[in-house]
Amino acid sequence: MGVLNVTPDSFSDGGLFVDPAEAVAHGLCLVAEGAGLVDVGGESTRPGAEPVSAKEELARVEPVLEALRGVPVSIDTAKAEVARRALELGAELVNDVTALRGDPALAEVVADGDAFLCLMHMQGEPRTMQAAPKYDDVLGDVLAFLEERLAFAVECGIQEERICIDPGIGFGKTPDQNLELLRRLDELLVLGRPVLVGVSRKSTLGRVLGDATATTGSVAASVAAAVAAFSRGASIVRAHDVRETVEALAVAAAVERGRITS
Ligand code: HH2
Repeated sequence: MGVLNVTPDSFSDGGLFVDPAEAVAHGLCLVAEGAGLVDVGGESTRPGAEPVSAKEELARVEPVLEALRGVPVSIDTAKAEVARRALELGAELVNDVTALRGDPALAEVVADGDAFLCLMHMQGEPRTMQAAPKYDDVLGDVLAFLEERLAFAVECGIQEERICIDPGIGFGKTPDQNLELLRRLDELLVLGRPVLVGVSRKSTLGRVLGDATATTGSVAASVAAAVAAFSRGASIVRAHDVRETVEALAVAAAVERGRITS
């Protein structure tokens, strides 16, 4: 899953793709580099980010989605109105970082649109989530949350086979909590759903490399984390640097198989 942030303030690429033409060109580039899905987002969820209105979010993503018709796209939104329009324009998956807790109308949009859905764990909300994250057992708490959200989504009429789950690296977690989630990622597989991981360029990676105030991580660090997630069972990796990530994962998968082709 390649990241396409059509925002002025995303944590690692804010402002780079606010011009729709540049966003579209970047989306096509991500596909050419091997992304199976382009995740289009019009609202930053970085720590401290201020929410934007549905009108503003739609104004950012609509022209990009229109131009990317025919390309496999997911929409990174928690808003029913944005998701509805994105699905009309051909998006296949709704990537909701609130796991259906943000907008009560979103579940129906996903169910009616027969869309795929990503349910992500987040403690708190982006404005304040890094203030003091607390867990009894981070993996156990995230697992219980995802199990409950999965049941809720199915109750709302969304087919279980269309849902993937995500521990939400960096969403209300300390660096050590993020690392423990990655280390124990395979424990999420008990839910029987594909696991998506988004660790690309996140600050925990910069902290591992010794910068106590890092807000981002390097490409090499991101690729290492993607491979670690893959080797613990992640089947979808959300990445900004698609070519490097695809190359690394292709080799990691070939090593698992012990042969070039499957
Ligand atoms: N991370 C970000 C945004 N959306 N969605 C899922 N499912 N999982 C993630 O880990 C995830 C996500 C944050 O990254 P980015 O989009 O680069 O930044 P911003 O939220 O500042 O736009």
